[in-house]
Amino acid sequence: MVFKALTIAGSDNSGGAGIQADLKVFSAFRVYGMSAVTSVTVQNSFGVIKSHPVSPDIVYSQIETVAQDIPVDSVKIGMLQSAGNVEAVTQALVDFNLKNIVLDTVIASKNGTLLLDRNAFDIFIKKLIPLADIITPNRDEAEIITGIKIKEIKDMKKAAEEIGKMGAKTVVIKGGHVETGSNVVDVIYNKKEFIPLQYPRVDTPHTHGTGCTFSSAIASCLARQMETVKAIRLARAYVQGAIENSLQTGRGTGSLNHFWTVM
Ligand code: PXL
Repeated sequence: MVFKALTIAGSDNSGGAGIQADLKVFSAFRVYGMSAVTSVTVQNSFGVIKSHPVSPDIVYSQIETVAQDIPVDSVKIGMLQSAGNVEAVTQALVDFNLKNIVLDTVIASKNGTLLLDRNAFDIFIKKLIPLADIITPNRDEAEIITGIKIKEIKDMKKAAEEIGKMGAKTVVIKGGHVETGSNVVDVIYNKKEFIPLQYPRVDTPHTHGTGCTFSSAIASCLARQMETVKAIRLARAYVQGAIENSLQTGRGTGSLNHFWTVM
């Protein structure tokens, strides 16, 4: 049995985030990885220097050509960069009836470079979020999407409810940037209950690609036919190990170790 996942995301030439991270994660989960590149970023461990969006027509066609041929068991969506690409991806998800959609709300990089154009925010919220089976905003992204200031866990819950109302089926607000002391608390909301996931905070600067890794690990588990909450739990445990074993790749911010389970 071969499980197949598609990542629709930007290229990170430094290898720690975006398409490159997603394909490594799929491989770590023994899932066959496929990709649709939405943007070519130029970066190293000091951050993103520039980026170039792929045209919406080419983004749509990449998804179309695989989906018409190869059954897609799950989809991870990352950096889209332009409003045209948000539109193209939305259209492709509908046209090819894609399932098990994990939406990582990539808006800005760690050094503050915008990875989604400001004029794309509106269509992203109105058209793409309603198609997400699982959406994984961090604190800053959840604040931008909802307008709610997030300082503590009760704010995370409020934001999760709001994003649920926008149409995403299951919301995971990531707590890494929320000041909850020595533990990081992520909040899952599936419109029935809130499920907190708590892990010790890891003291390392080498966290480039954490969001990409988490969302593609969830997509891997969904491709393997795992139930939603179980998929999120297993992905979170995998990310914890990948951070605990993170790699100092260059002279700046290093990346997660996607193969920490084997070496
Ligand atoms: O971590 C967000 C992200 C997503 N996708 C690409 C990136 C980054 C952050 O730098 O470069 C391609």
